[in-house]
Amino acid sequence: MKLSFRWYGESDPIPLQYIRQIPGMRSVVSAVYDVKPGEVWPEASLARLKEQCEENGLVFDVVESIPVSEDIKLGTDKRAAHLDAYCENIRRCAKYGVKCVTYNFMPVFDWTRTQLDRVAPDGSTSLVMYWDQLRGLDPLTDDIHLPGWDASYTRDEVRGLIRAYGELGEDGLWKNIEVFLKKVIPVAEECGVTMALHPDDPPYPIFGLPRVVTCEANIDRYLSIVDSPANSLCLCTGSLGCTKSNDVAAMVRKYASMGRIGFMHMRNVRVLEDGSFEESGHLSACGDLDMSEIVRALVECGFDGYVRPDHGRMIWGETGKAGYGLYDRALGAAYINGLFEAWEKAVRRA
Ligand SMILES: [Mn+2]
Repeated sequence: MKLSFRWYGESDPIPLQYIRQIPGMRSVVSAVYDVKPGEVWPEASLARLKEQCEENGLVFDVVESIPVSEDIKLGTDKRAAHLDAYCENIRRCAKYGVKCVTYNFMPVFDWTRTQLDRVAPDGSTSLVMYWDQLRGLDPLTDDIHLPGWDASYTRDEVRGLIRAYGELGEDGLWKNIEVFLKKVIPVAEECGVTMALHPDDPPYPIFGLPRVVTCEANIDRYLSIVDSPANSLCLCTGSLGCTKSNDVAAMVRKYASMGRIGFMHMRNVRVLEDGSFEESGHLSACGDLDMSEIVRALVECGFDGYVRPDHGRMIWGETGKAGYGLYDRALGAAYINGLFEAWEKAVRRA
């Protein structure tokens, strides 16, 4: 596996010099964050990212993410132009050494949480979603500001989008996924890039918006639309794991054995009785996922893609972007390294 770490570019308070000091660290996961979805990324920005990483002994070869515009997801009259820009971005990324591009197909809202700094008994803080904070809220009638929501939309724009997705429904979303994949995957194949689909987070509909990248049956359907290794997964354990109906270790084994995991997001999560969830430390004992079994599945299937510690808690007084501090993600990386070393040795001995 190739160990990686997400970095938000020059505005990220964590310097690349610190990231390189994490044992085994190889790749930087980043993106051009100042260009709107549907537009083309300047080559100079990609060249700068590549250069900064190389100056620090790291490789810039994973992009997270090239966002899929709402026009592509909804199939509006701007779709064709946005798809052309999307393909051009893949070509440009490949030109600067990128091998894997992450993206998601979630309507309007990316991940959903109700609080970003919930204090655990040990004094650390993490992201949580509590149903008692969400239930009863209706974005069509209430002025909702959930953490992490795109603040660039006005309230009326959000309402317009929610109505449009309501009309589109799941069947319409699947049709637009097909249009996207049939256009984009051949370009990725040509460029030697693996497209890595991130599952919906959490993996069920929120506020009546259709969400389909949620479970094994739907992921099977997604991968079969274009049956190519370039049409792969960014398998996020914490996203799929926030519903107990997903057996994450079994899903990892299945898709790794098919050669359809390009990128692993590794973190743990605790699911509460009412379906609420709390992001936890990476260790298996801290949440509901058996991280050792997940790594075992990867090693036994010969996985050689990218892995990164996903969200960490805030610990040791660190402040910054929720989920993206240095300390707990570095602990997560060290733990993931340990699991891989142990399972690789066990498999070699067997
Ligand atoms: Mn993730």
